[in-house]
Amino acid sequence: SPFTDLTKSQPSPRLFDLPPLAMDRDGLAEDFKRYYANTLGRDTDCRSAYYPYRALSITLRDRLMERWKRTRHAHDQAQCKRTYYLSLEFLMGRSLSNAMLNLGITDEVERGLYDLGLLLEEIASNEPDAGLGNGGLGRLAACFLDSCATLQLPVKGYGLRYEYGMFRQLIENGYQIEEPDHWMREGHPWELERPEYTQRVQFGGRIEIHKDQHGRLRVHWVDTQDVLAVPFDTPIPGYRNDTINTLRLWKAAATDEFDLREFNAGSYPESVAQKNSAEHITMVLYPNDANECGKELRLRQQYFLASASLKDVLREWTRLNGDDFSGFADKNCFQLNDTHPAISVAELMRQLVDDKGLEWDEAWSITTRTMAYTNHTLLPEALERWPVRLFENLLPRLLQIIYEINARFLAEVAAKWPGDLDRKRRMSLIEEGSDPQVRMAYLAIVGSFSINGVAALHSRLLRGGLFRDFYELWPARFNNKTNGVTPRRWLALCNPALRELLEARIGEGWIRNLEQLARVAPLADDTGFRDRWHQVKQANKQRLADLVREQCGVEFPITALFDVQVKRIHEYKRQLLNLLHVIHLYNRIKRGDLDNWTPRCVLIGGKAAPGYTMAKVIIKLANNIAAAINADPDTDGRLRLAFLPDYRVSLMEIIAPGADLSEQISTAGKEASGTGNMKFMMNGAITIGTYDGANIEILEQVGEDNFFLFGLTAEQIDEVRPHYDPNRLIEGDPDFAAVMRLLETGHFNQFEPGLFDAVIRAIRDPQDPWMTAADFRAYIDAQERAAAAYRDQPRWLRMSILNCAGSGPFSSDRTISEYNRDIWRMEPVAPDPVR
Ligand code: B1H
Repeated sequence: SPFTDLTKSQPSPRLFDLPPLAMDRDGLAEDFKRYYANTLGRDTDCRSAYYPYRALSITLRDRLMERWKRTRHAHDQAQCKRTYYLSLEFLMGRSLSNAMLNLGITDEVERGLYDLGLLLEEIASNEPDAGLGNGGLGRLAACFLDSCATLQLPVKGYGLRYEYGMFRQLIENGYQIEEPDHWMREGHPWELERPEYTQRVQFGGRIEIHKDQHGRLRVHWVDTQDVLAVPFDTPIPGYRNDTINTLRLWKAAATDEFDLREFNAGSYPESVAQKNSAEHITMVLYPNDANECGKELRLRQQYFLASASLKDVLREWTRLNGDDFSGFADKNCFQLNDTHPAISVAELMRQLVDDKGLEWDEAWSITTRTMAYTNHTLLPEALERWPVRLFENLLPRLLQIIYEINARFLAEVAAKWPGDLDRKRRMSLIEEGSDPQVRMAYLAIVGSFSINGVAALHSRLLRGGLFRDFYELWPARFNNKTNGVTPRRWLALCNPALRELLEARIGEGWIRNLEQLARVAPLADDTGFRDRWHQVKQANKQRLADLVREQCGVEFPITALFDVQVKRIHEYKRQLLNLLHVIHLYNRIKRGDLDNWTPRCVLIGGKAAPGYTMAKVIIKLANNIAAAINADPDTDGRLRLAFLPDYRVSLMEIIAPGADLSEQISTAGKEASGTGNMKFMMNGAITIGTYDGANIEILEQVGEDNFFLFGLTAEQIDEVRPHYDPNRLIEGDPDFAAVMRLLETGHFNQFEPGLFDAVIRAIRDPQDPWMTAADFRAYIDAQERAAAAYRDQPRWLRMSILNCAGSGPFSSDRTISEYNRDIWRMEPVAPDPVR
């Protein structure tokens, strides 16, 4: 390969002797002009808004590059411990504004472009989102990378470079339509290809056992179909600290080896075309949020990520330490983002034992001191299991290793609980049956020294329920790390007006240390400050209203209460409960129950997994209700509903600052944490929510006066479930009965009979797992409390300020400090500053 052949001449150190690049208005504008005219070759006739984005991204990339190199050198020099965040998803969104913010040159760039007659905001809006994730889990990974760089922790992200990210959602006649998201069609200026670090990943084949020269038995995995993994690196800038960490994404590429049999049989084109199947591995992100899909290609993706990333780390280790792995566990840690990369446990064993020649016990000791696992869900439908027969064909050596891990593990279980066969069956990594399955969560637990949930309640439920047997065996391995979000993107970047107001009153220390937001709490009673706060919120609501008008054709007057629910569409998140409330408000309008009315604009957005029929019906229902009520003149000035298509990171940057009320209404015990709830709170929205996930911790921060709490607790849900009787609740509550009547008489599907039968049946079903009807009355009452609070504007503004002031603990900097303190145990490393 031309990339691995070394140059014959030794390049002089002078090759890297470059002066620091200009960070001022004129210097930035000079570079921009040169890239625009010379590199991109654009002329006066070019009116495309895309090329200014390209030229600006290269200008910024140069500034990142010189700092990136210094960070890598600093890490090498320090010979520090490192952590690798393994994730099938990194939902990065846009990079340009983030790079400017973190480099600290937003104003200089804006002025430099202004001199050239260009508007920064317009240029930045040309960047497509990097949508390489489904929702919360993928965005959490992105926020974590930002915090690691800001805290100068040597953490590298490893993921897959999907050609197609999360699908684009269109709404046609109220239905969701999926379109492929070819997000890199015009190129992706933020990545750097590194073919010199290509790895080779094996699939299929069979196992041979040979004696080595010392007479030791060695396993060989042979006749495999290999796929190349080519790394692409993206710079992750820390906040104004000259640190640039790395996100390394693997692209699958075919090897240049031909299937010789086919080739010799004369089918040369067929043989070359075979290469395609290898390259399909990183073609597309699976769009199944919180749902297991069980497809072979998905297992290929998981193993591809695990194998390539571990080889990358081991190669670097061997380069510096040779074959001595005794210090490996002290210098390396792998954080598994859910079970998606859990095959890493078996793959690290395989590489250490088969490739590096370590004894099993030594390899196991290393593995169980380097792997850490984060669980993100209790939903049984999301728990990954892979059929043993699939493993047998695709990853035969990995299956052998899993069996060996399981045998030794079950011996440990038997030693602790002699004769308890049921416990062994429950805890086995293999679920027996007609089609035996590998339980990936159990593989992750057995192979990890740390197992954490993502909010206090979630971690408690893991210990007491799903992982109870394991908690009894290894209590010290279990811990909680409540999620957080980065205050750079989710406050400083997305809400510039609020940033300025905060800066004027409490400085800018909060951007690094969000606890400082508590300093605005006393200002909640300052009428001057409240007025300024109100002005900022109204301006942000106008931005959101403009978006809703453009995207949905619905007018949102900014004097109304903006009531927002944006997240993946899932029954447990209960968008349906929200819609029942909207129908209830509509009924009130129609019957003239208008005393003390609070005008309200309800916004719902989110994608349904393409195969999730019920979620798609809920989208259609939202659109039909919106069409019916928005067209009724009686609702004018009182009620609006809009469904916003294609919800994604860059839209949330407009939505969160413009929201008044944040809907977090999942069935208690089902939402592991939630992170949208934190973004809304940070931007001064007030939560209406159940006692679930991180809502509970938000409530603890702001108190019941500043949070609209409603509904059954997780414990009550379990108590009520056996005698849950939704039909009695409906008949016993005239408001609820009226809502159901409107639905059941087909008011929202006049020309589409039967369309919503499944939804109606689910609400009336005593077996409804999400128990929507159980919380109806409490929800309606909480909404009425919210409406009353909004009518008292000074009170509402006070609540809004106190929510922002209390959001300090929900910075991902806090979360990452805890991961580092309890799990990773690394020292920060500072690079030499530029200049
Ligand atoms: C969360 C997922 C998830 N939990 C399977 N689980 C996936 C499961 O493609 N898949 O197969 C994708 C995603 N995502 C979310 O994680 C939780 O529902 C949220 O409550 C939580 O805030 C978030 C981050 O921890």
